[in-house]
Amino acid sequence: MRQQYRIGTVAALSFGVSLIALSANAFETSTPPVPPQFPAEGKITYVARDTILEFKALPNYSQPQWVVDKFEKTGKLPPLKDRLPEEPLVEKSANMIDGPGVYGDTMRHVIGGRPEGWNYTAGQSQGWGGIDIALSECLTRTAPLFQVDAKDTEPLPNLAKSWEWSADGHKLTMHLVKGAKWSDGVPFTADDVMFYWEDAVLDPNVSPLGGGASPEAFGEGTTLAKVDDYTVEWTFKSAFPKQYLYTMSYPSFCPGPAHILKPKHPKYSGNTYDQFKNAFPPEFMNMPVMGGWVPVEYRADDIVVLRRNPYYWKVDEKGQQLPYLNELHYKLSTWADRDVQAVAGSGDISNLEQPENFVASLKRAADANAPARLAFGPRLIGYSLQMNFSGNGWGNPDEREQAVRELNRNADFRKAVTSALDRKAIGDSLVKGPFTAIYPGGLSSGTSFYDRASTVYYPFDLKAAKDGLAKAGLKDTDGDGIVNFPAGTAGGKNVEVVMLVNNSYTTDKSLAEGVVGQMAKLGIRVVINALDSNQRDAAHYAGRFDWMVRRNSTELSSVVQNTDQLAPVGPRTSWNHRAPEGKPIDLMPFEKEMVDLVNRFIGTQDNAERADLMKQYQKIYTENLYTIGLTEYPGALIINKRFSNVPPGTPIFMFNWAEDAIMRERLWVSADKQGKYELYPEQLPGKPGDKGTVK
Ligand code: BQZ
Ligand code: CA
Repeated sequence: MRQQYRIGTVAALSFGVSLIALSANAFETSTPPVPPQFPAEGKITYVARDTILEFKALPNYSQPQWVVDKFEKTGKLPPLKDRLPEEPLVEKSANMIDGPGVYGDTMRHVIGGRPEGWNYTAGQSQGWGGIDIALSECLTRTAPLFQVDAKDTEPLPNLAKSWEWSADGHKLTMHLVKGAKWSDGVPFTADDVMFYWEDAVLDPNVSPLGGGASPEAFGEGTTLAKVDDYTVEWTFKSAFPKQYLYTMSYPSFCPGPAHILKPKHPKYSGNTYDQFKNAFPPEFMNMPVMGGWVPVEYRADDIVVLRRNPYYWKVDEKGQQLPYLNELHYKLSTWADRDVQAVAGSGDISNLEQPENFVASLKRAADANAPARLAFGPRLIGYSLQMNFSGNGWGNPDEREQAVRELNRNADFRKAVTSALDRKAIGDSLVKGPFTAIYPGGLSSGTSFYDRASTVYYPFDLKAAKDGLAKAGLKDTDGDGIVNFPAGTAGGKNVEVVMLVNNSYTTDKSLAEGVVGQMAKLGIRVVINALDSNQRDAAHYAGRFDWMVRRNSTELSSVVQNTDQLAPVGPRTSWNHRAPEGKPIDLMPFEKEMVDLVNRFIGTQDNAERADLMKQYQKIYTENLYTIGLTEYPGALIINKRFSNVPPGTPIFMFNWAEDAIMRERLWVSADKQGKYELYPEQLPGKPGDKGTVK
């Protein structure tokens, strides 16, 4: 029986965070205060990597009876065994806490994003909240590894069913699942992989969704070649860079349907890159996917409905084709509403990640007959203030923006900013209680690579901060409380910083307001530029920001996922320092050290050495303030009680989000508990571009 987190426990838990009193001289540092104890719940049962899934031919296969009766017997679909690979991906019962399931029902997501279109390959968002995760299958899969010891494991096979390294470790031969098909019946082959690599990753005019899939994400100078229809071969400069197997998972290597995309790509058509990116608007239904469900209906600002993919290439050990759930809903609302609907039971799943909703959600879920379970995981959600470090033109800065970038590159300025932040007040402004912790920046305290002793913390000290601004050459020359640029720089005007913020989250806006207020006391005017997710991401990747309040992504909560994003190892791998088109990246000395440490981390499999490299990395990162941490806290998974096979203790965010980690394709609802939520019962996706479903 899941231990319910009682509101009383929250009140009872004391969270005396005693800040070590520090002498007043400028920029004393210390290790960060010990964060308040927070008992993560739902203990994870650790398992061996090979107990989760394997590729294997089974003696026979089955599917929902209505698919047989209405689609196979009427000739609308070929027989199941012709729709499956020779060796399907088999999800093993040993890893199914409630065992193989039964067909039926729906999972109702609520999301705060909005679909731009279905061209994930060209960087279009489908609205987040697990929708792109459901549609896009990637070479490897890492999210379910939260239950495997991170030190002795590697990514799970997925579209790549197996791989082997050459003796010298510079070549990796990857065998693709053989005989799998897109949801429109067209075979999946190495041509899909090569199109993604050559015409998305390598093409500088195309940046796949998630902002991280640049060539250097897979190592400087790495190449990929097709060997045959089901084999590709990687060639790396370094030996045995096994780290890149993580980068071959979501979101960085999830190929799209080449037979649909290639004809629209500028290299093969008269299209512009914009026309290519927008060739599949949200209204274009039945976009072929490798995922378990296909978009069959889109109603703007209302809902996206997906129906099961009859060609899905994964089965359970009984040979039942997955998924068990026939339908997915994505109600187009707000992220805050997702929490409300999940605890109320009108939605089915949420990552409780906005502390403003913690207490109300806890109260509702604590009720004995609450429709949903709520369980907190480790402290892995973090927010950082990111400064644009580009001094040579990323984002085409004007004079003021350029002057701010020069300040961002000034260590005294960064130390002044971080010392002016009262992180205790910032955390408390989100939620009282033992949830938030003072977070100096860098690796999340919840990751196994975290080492507090290697973490440099600049405690709140407004006096030292003001001295630091003076040291950085900033004085309030016109006495209005805001320091001025030096004469001759940006007209000697007040220092104004434009800070990019994700308008879709209460928490992002709360933190931004906190920064504005605290910077005003320091003497810097911060102006908020709040944009919705899609516009925010576009501005971010284009370098159109001075500062940004940004929720951390997986490289800081797992280290081994998207490791390339830990430092500017390439011109487009860092979140806050990229090169403008056609120019080199202008790294500062400490950044060069971080790049070297990250490359050495990627190049070694020695666990002791990896741990040590991350300690060195953390020290350089936090001492030089690569980004400025704001706060960190645990997230909670809220999921409706009717679903079986939810792995206990699933973290909402580690190698990826919970929508991936819980492996939705194997969730099921016992017949007696199935809701009447299916909108298109006993119907399947139609042809690419057709409206709706087929009966
Ligand atoms: C989870 C996630 C699944 C993106 C997005 C959104 C985008 C970012 C980030 C999270 C949402 C939910 O996060 O907040 O709980 O469901 O979708 O993808 O914040 O704006 O660009 O990185 O994952
Ligand atoms: Ca002034």
